Amino acid sequence: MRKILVTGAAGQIGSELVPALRERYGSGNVIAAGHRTPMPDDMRDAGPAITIDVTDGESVQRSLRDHDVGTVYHMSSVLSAFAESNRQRAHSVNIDGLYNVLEAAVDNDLDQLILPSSIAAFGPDTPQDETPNETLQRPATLYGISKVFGELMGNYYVDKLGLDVRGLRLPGIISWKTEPTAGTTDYAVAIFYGAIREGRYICYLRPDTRLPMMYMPDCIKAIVDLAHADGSRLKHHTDFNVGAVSFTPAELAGVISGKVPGFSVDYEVDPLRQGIADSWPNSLDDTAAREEWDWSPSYDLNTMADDMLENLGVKLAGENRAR
Ligand code: AKB
Repeated sequence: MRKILVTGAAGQIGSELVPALRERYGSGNVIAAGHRTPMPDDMRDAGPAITIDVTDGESVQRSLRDHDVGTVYHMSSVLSAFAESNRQRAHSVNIDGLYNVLEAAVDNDLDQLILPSSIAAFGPDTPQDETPNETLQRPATLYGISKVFGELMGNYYVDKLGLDVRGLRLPGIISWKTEPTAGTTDYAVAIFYGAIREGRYICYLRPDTRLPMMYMPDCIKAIVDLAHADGSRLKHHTDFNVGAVSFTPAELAGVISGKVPGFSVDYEVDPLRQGIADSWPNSLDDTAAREEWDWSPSYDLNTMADDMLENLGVKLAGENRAR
């Protein structure tokens, strides 16, 4: 088979997507491609691993050509909060990098390109509750603008160039393996670290800030299910809403308190991230994904919190022992 390549392999989603794809297709068939974020040893040891700078079109072209790549999961992206203070970097990676991947996909006759979008593709003018799949998209962040660019460009390459491009608007992703650090929804991961390490957490969003979220196993399932969906059923391509859970910091803190006695949260609002969160949906209408490729999440807030506390607890205990 032609190889599968994952950009952003060392990132929050990439670090769990690569093992899942290797399990499914065989380790030798899935290339982990990283750049600045150091790649975990187990990922490097378990299968092919390369460095790609997506902002360098020639590097992308060469990598796809030399490794006989047939499918790319393009996960590398500068996330919302970091992008606001690093405009140049956000533009190079999220806009130029995405364009380089699309062009290399055409030149190398790729079978499929997966381009994740985000809830950031919506903005303050979008209806916030049960946000429809088709609605006003006028994002107020650089990251969101780049995600709308990705959705539109992806659809253009489907329509005009016959490339099989697919993408979904991911909510905040919660996971225990790799901690995210550059986004707006990161509090929903950091709060678990706070609960386990210190029994307390200082949250940078207001307690009533409702956002759509998803546990990592559902995220991996969504990406892989969309990639395998029967193309003849798809009316959309790069812009599927995918809902799972939706909660506020206060609600998440309440659930964790029920499982970690004595856990407490204080709030010190960061205006940058609060402003971004306020411009995003509260919840998503994902009927299109459910109808066109049978999307259905498995985790709710309670089962996600149980699994997070168990796995993160084991991971942090192991790190303590290693010190
Ligand atoms: C972020 O917070 O920037 C990301 C996202 C919702 O796309 N997690």
